[in-house]
Amino acid sequence: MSSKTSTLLDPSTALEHLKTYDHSDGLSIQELMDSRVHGGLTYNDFLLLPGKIDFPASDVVTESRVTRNVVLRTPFMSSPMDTVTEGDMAIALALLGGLGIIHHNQSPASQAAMVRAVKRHENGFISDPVVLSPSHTVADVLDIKARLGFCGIPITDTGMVGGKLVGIVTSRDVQFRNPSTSLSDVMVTDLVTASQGITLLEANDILRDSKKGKLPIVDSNGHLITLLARSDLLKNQSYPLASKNPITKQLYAAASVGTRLSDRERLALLVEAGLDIVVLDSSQGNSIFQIDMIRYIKEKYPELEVIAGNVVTREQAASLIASGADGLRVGMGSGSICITQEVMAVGRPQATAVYAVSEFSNKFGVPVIADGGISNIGHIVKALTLGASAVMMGGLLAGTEEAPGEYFYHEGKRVKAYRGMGSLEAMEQGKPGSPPQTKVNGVHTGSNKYPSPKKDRTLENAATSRYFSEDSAVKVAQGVSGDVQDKGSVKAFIPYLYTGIQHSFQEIGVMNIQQLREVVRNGQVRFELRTASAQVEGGVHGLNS
Ligand code: NAD
Ligand code: CPR
Repeated sequence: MSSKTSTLLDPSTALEHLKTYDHSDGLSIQELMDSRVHGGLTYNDFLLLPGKIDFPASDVVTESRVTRNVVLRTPFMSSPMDTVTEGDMAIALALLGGLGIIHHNQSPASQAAMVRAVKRHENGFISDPVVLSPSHTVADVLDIKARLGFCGIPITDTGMVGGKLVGIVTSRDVQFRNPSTSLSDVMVTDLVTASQGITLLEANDILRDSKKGKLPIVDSNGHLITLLARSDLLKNQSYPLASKNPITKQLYAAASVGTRLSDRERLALLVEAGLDIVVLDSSQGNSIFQIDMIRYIKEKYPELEVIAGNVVTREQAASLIASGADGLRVGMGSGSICITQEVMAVGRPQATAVYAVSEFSNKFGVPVIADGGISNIGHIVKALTLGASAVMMGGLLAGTEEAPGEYFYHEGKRVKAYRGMGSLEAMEQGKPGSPPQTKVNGVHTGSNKYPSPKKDRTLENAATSRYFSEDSAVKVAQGVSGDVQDKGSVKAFIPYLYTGIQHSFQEIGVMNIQQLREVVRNGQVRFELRTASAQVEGGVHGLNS
């Protein structure tokens, strides 16, 4: 015993000893990502080894440059999908420091109306209130109350925002009334309103003094602009992380387009509505169509930031960077609704794709957005560790209140529809003459709240031009449709993801994304591959229930 102890080292020299004689545990990022040795990796195939904690998690900041000229305070983006991002999602994510990309499987005019709603959003004002017309009935109000939980509804002559305000109905007005009664017979016409341009503070005072629940805001001609709800004022939060254009102080607006000639007309409308960032939406971005489109945009709209993609290789990235892309979207076949890798035989495991493209494009100052396959906080941290500047999420956000569509019950669970943009259903939605709202599993998924100036719902859509104007009538789906579970509001869910990242960064020992990049690059952050059984061990196991 005593002879053995004499060979033991002095504990106080442990750190010195580690530096001088021992190798660090685990692998460097370069060793981990050597695909000749390990093949392509997914987020689940590896872990980061813990570092040293010497600061509170709340000190972690997640500011990140997501295009050449746009910095966000949180690295969260939502996918341009018709079951994920319309106006509500784009506004909520921007308020929370992220960015929602408004999808283009809708008419250019309605997409532009959503962009406009984001740009015009003022915290506290409801920019897209539910509105009815005098010819709607009490039953319509009761239906809205049942579905959306409120029934203080402004009435305009057109039944839309922008129409002349003629009345308001509240729950008291419809109580005990025959459901078939027209709203013209029950609405209150003696209205307390405020004029466009009023501040939140002033509006608050009017609501308090008038003891009303809702305050319609009208323009000089009495046309409804927006609405203020007393209940919203009471819970009115401030959003210190909001994604705002530093010059105009308006929320950033982003939307997707395709690469057809008709997309140039669509883009013109979006730019007119105030678009800041455009995403060229394609599964395979390295095409002459996209290269031409980038060049066209850079020439015609030099102020517009262009996120190109999708790409998964350095070669694809080089092509788009050389054409002028301000950001790259990375991911092919990684999405939760995706069957691209099976059907097309092309794609790349997402962790390898994000690492390979980021490593290359970050040298040119072109940020990478890791798109698809994000199903938990750990995946987000891993994407950032591999060099991405932000993550794009579809399935993770599709079950939130702000995603388009209504909840329904499936096998006892409250769910929302979620589908791939190249799924048969999404393509079907784009057919000429198809109804304005998206339907999946018999349930409306699209919202109709953003009135387009021309009420253009003829759907000259992405999917239309992509698949139905082409000679071939044969459609090959690259995705599926289904449903995802209720996740509540993004206003609670995104802060949950944000706080999770702060704690994860603390475990790694880094205070921000720049520092993370630095210590990953210089080999201080170490990685471990996960065997199949290690993945089982890392999940919940051994519980009875
Ligand atoms: P796409 O518009 O890029 O391509 C559809 C077809 O149109 C392709 O054959 C393309 O070559 C052709 N095309 C595009 N521009 C053209 C032009 N100007 N002239 C002539 N032909 C042109 O769309 P996609 O790749 O099928 O993707 C559809 C949707 O599905 C997108 O929302 C995309 O994000 C999503 N998707 C994503 C993935 C992924 O792994 N990330 C995979 C499949 C689909
Ligand atoms: P998840 O976040 O659900 O894993 O993936 C969302 C991403 O999936 C989208 O941002 C998009 O890149 C991709 N995607 C959308 N529709 C798709 C189809 Cl039909 N097929 C393959 N990928 C798709």
